Amino acid sequence: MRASFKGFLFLLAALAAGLSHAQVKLRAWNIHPEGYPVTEAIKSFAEDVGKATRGKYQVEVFSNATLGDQPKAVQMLKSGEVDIAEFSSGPLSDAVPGIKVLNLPFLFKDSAHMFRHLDGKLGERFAANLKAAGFVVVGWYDGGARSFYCVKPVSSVSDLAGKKIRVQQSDVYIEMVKLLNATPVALPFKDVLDALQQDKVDCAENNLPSYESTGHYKVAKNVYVTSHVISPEALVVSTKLWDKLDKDERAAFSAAGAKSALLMRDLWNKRITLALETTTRQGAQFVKVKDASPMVRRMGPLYGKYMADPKTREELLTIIAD
Ligand code: GTR
Repeated sequence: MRASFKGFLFLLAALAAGLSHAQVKLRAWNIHPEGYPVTEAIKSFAEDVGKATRGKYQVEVFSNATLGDQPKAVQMLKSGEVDIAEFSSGPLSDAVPGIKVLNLPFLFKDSAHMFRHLDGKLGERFAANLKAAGFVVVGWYDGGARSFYCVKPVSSVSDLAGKKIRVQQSDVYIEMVKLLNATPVALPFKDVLDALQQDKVDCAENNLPSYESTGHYKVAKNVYVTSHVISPEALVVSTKLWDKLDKDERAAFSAAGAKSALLMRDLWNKRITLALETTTRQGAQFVKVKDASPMVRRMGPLYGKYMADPKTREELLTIIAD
């Protein structure tokens, strides 16, 4: 064999070996800091995807919303600039109106009730709505129970009236705050601490782990425990990426997503206990709502709106009935 021909064969073999190990780099968007249950769960997803695809898919996790705020990330995922993301249903639902009902106040009793539905038939329906809009759900995460917290003491629904309350960039949340006769101020998550410090808002609302991780508890020490929204979150893959995956790869992504969701829910429950301890120790005051019914009644128009819509009525009735 002539030397140059041998060289050519060698080159071909090297190319083929290179191709079979071709790596695909993927970007995962995350709003939370290191150590947070969501962050840890996405990292475990990334690791499992890497292992199951023998290193083909390398997921890099961009935490702390470094790639942009949530509404921007929703668009980035749709356009394919980001491949994977973990979203709260609030901002996500503005891009997928079919899941708006998931944000309704006082809909789910607790996380167990929410997951009974999300892990079942209804979850599949919401996932189908999301897929049609460009988001493939690979895991339902826990956004926990959200409550209001304010710089000044609050011990009744009427104390919230007239207050400027930070909300997520999401229609249902804006509407909810208006129905409490308060003023909604939609702000990105990372801007809330400054807004509380600079009196741009009087209150915000969130779950305990976020109340703690953001440091909001240092300024808004008065928590009015309303648990007004039990909030679903989802780990999603863009349909742009999904369409490129073969059958086995899709199965690998789905299995890694399902496993990460279970991990997340477990870490979440531990984090709630920890956040309660930390914030209480640092002086946060918790006032539990005695009777939520006046607040529930105020939400009537929101429920009326989604009951009137034949596209969402059935889902709403299913959740309320069980
Ligand atoms: C957190 C949630 C984030 C974000 C944030 C907010 O609880 O995990 O995705 O939605 O609330 O209020 O902006």
